[in-house]
Amino acid sequence: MKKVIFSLLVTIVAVTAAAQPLRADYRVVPLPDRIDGIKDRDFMLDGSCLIDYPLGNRDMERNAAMLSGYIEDLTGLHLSTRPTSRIYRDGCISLLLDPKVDSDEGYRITVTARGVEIAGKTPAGVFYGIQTLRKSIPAGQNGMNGMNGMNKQDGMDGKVLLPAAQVSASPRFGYRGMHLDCVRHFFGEETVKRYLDIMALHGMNRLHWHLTDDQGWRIEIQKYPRLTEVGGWRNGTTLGHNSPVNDGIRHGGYFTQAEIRDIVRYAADRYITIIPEIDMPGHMVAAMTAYPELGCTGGPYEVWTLWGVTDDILCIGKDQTLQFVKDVLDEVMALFPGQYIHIGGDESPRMRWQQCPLCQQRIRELGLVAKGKQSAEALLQGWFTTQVQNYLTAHGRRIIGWDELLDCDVDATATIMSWRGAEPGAQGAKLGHDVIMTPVGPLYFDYYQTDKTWNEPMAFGGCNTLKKVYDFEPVAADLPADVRHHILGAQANVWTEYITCEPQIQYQVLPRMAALAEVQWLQPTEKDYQDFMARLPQLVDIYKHYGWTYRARSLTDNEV
Ligand code: TNX
Repeated sequence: MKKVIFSLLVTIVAVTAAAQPLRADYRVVPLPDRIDGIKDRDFMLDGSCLIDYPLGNRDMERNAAMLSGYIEDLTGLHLSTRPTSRIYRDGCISLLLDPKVDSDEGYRITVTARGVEIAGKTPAGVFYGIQTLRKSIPAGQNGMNGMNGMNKQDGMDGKVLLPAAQVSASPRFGYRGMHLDCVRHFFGEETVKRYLDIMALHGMNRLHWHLTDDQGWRIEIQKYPRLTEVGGWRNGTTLGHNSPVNDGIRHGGYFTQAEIRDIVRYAADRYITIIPEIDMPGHMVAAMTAYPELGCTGGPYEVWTLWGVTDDILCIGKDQTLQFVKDVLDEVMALFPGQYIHIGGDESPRMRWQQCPLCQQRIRELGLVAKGKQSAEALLQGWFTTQVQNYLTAHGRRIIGWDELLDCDVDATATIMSWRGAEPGAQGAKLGHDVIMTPVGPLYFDYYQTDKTWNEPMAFGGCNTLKKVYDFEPVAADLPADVRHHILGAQANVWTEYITCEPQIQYQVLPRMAALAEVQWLQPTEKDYQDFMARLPQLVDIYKHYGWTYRARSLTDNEV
C-alpha cells in the first residue's frame, strides 16, 4: 500500500513539474543592449499562436519560417506562419519592418500579454531579433524538450512563458566574421551549411571562405578543369607538426559551382555574406601542379603534403599568369555576389622572383626600384596586387588582403586583414585602409584554448582561452579618433591543418564563438566576463540540443 501511495506521489510530482511551462530568459549571448520589463501579464506561447509577417515580403516570409522551425526544434510546438497586411494581431508573434529601429541590423522585441512583436529596420534586423527570442527559450529542460517527444506523450505541448518586456540591440560592428579553411582538410557542403547555422545563432554575418592553397584547390573553375581534377587532390598528409612521416592517404575534394551557389544562397537566407579567398601570389602550389607554366621554374610541382610556407609562388613575369588570375576571378565573381573578394597576399617568399628572368624583366620594365625596407620584388607584389585590384574594381568589387599587403604599396581602397597581431591593423587604419581585426592572439581558433594541451586534440599551437577572446578589444585604445571608423570589425580564423573532421571544427569554435559574438555586438562598457559565463550555459544547452561538439571544460576551468 505504502509503495502504491509513494509511486502515486512520484507521478503527481513528475506531472506537475512537467506541466510547468518553460520560462524564457532574454539574457542571452550576445546580451541585448536593453531589457526593460513591462508592467503587464506575461505572454504564453502555445501551439495556437501564429507567426505573422508582412504580405508579399519574401525575406520576412523566410524569417517567419525560420522562427517557426527554431521554436519547433526547441519546444515541439508547431506554429503556423501567416502573411498579413495588418500590423498587429492579438495572440500572435508579429514580424515587422519599422524604420524607427536604431540601426540596419538592430532589432526590438516587445512582449505583452497580447502578443509578441519583433521589429527591425531591415529583414536582417528582424532575423537577429528572432535569434534572440530563440535563444531565450531554455533548451535543456527535462521532458519539455521538443527533441525527446516527452511533452507530446504527456499531453503537454512545450508551452513557453515569455515575460512582458521590451528587448533591443544593435551590433557594435558591421563586420562580424568567421573564417573557415576548407583546403588543408576538405569539408563538404553539409559541414559548411552547419557552420553557417552556428554563425547565425551567434549573430554573425560574414563567412571568409578559404578555398585555395598549396595543399588543394577546392573551387570548380570551368575554364581550368585541371585545377580541381589535379589540384584538388594530394598524395597524403604529413603526420603531426610537419613530421617526415606521411599518412600516404590521398586526400581531397572540391565544391562544384552548383554546390557553391547553393551554399551562397543558404548563407544569404541567414543574412551571411560569403567572402571567397583565392590566395595569391603565394599559396598557389595546387594550381601550379595543374598548370606548371604558372610558376617561375615550370615545375613539375606536387600538391603539397606538408604545412607552412613554400618558396614556389606564381610567376608574375608572364602575362599568361595575369590572364589566368582574371579568368579565375571572372568565375568567382559570378558565383559570389558580395562586394568583397579576398585575394590573400600572405606569406609570399620572393626568392623565385629574384632568380626568374621574366620577373626581373617585369621589374625593369615597370622601373621598380628598391626603397627603404621594400625590395623591388616586394613592389612587384604590390604591382600585381594593384592589377588584380583594378580588375575587381572595374567589376564593382573590392579586395581584402592579409596585412602583408601593407609591405608592398597597395592603395588605400584595399581592406586589410590584420593577422600578425593588432599592430598592422592600426598601421593600416592610419594609412586610410579599412581593417578587419583577426590577430593570431586571440582570434586564431585553430590554436589551443588552454595551456593544458595534453587533454586536447592536436592544434596549431598557441593558447587562446575563452577569456582572452572575450577580453579582445578590436579598436586599440591609442588609435586616433579620426581613423577609428576604419576598424570594420573582428573575425576569428579556423585553419584546418590539424582539424580533420567536423566535430573537431565545432570543438575549436565552441564556445569561443560565443565570446567573439559579444566582442562583435557589445560596446566595451557592456562587457562583463563573469556575467557572460553565467549566461553561457543557456546557449550551450542549444549546442547540446543540436548535437554540436563543444569544449565543455571551458565552462568550468576558469583559465585566463
Ligand atoms: C598562417 S593567417 C597562415 C595560414 C596558416 C595559419 C595557421 C595567414 C594569412 N596565413 O596559411 O594556415 O597561419 O595558423
